[in-house]
Amino acid sequence: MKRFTSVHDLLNGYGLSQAITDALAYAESPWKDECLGKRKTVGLLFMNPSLRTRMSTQKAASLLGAETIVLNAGSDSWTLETRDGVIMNGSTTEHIKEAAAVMGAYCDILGLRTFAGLTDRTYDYQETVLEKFIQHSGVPVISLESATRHPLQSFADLVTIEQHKTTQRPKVVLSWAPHPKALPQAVANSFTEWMKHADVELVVTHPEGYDLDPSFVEGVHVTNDQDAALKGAHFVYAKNWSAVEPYGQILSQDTSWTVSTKKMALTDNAKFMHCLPVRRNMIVTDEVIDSTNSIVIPQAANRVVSAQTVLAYMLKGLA
Ligand code: AN0
Ligand code: CP
Repeated sequence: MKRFTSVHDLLNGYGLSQAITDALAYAESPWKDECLGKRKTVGLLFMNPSLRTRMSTQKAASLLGAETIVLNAGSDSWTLETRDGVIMNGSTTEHIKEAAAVMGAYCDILGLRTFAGLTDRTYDYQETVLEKFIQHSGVPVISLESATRHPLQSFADLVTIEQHKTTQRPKVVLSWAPHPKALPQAVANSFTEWMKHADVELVVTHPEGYDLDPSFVEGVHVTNDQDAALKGAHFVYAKNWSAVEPYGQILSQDTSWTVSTKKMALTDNAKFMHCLPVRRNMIVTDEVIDSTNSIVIPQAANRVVSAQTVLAYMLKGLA
């Protein structure tokens, strides 16, 4: 596998059910491929903050016997320019073209985190920065959350649902929830894209105006009635995102959308999920996230197995 930027990279290769099987095997026996990455180096470049992605991907590489080098652009490396053709007389010091090529010379596999800028929808939705990085790095690249997707997160989410489901085809509800800052649509887009290919009944719910990009929700059951969506749910996945139109704007911070005990009572004893980091008592009440139905910690723990599976596929491709 040469790139992992969306579910399609698995669908076109190993396939989703094989990937779930392999991820569950790593969850069971984390060290089973401890020599696969021997003498290989994984470089991770973060243009935005991270706790889980950074630690879980490093941990995953270590379980496969690979070395990792982590760089935070702008703090422990140079500030990067991503636009072509600009006169670099401002705050950026190095172009992503050279940075990617140099990292590719040092590393066998690279990961990049580059969030949506939320000012130019076309620039973000064309995945301009990620594609440039792939083009110039010369090695396999993993998205560590790009402008429109967070595939390692969605893969971990799918594995978590597999582990916790009690019916063959669970009802999974992705619900918008309020947040004080404008956040990307990446997690919601990506979760929707992966769930479309999973054996689940997916419902997406959000207030009016928060419609996701049509390319992600085409064919998906979407409703503005959160209570109706939650009825009979087996999994509630909460997430905030900013509007797609007008792009990157906050239209509402309506706390009636916060996932509370009253909301969870509408479900079929649903498990609560969130990718984290989460704003308590905005997205979800303390009572719900601290309840036994909350699976946010095992969900975050599964970030190791999703990263390990993807790294293993790439390492096998290098051999
Ligand atoms: C980011 C987002 O919503 O895309 C990262 C989530 C994994 N969240 C925040 O910036 C709070
Ligand atoms: N869920 C997730 O990607 O967390 P981080 O932003 O901390 O990596």
